[in-house]
Amino acid sequence: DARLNHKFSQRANGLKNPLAKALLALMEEKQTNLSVAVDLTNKADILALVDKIGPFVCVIKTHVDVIEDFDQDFIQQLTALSEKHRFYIFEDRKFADIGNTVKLQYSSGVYKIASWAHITNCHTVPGEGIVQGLKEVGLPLGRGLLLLAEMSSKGSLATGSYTQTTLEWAEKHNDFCIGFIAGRRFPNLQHDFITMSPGIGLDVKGDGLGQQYRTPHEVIVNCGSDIIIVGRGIYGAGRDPVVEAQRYKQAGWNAYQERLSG
Ligand code: S5P
Repeated sequence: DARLNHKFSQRANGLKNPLAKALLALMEEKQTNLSVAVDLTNKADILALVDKIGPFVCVIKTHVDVIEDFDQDFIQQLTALSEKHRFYIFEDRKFADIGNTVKLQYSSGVYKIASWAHITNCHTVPGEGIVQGLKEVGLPLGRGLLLLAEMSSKGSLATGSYTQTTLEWAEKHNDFCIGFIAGRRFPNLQHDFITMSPGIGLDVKGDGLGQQYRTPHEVIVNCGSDIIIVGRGIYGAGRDPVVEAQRYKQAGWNAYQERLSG
């Protein structure tokens, strides 16, 4: 796949979704392919962390349903930080229901995800209708969707024909699908997509609950992924998040540079 050796800024031209183009351009400009998974449970902690690490990331990934004191003010502040530091917000909602239900879950309720999250994601277990339903809400708002083609956790069932069919739906809906959550780039696709890989760690191999970690070099150079998603490796116990964010940013960017030259 020749696109593996193309710069993010070059690849931006080949993607259909405007948000995907903007994300790739931002990555090249900020020189970062690091996304941080901010899995903390209160507003103040999350906002303080994001303000510190914002300069080093292209995407901040949230799980807003774990925030104890979630409110609209949190969204306003997070949005302000995304403009201040220039990153995109990815709500890792992992939708998994029929099209009609996910439309409601995406647009309504307490979180109103579509109104503020640039990117969200879904499982493909319900069938193609999940992509169609989310697209009806998200496309007019300029949002982008990632399909969970694989998972980083031990024993994941997202393999083989499940993964293959997921790729087909992304191709078919490449106006809204910007890419995949997966551990590797998928070869022989007609369109270009952004691959985002969670399960990234420089120091440990797992977490005792099935999470499996690989290094930025392994996923980006050996497996052709584009963006590393790092959570506890950055803010876990005893870590200095600014030091770690810079360390992962450098590891991710070096790996990307190595791939370009290889
Ligand atoms: O397959 C997956 C998909 C996702 S989005 N495996 C994952 O770990 N994730 C998410 O990435 C997970 O929900 C968490 O927010 C993050 C990994 O966090 P870490 O602390 O293990 O780095």
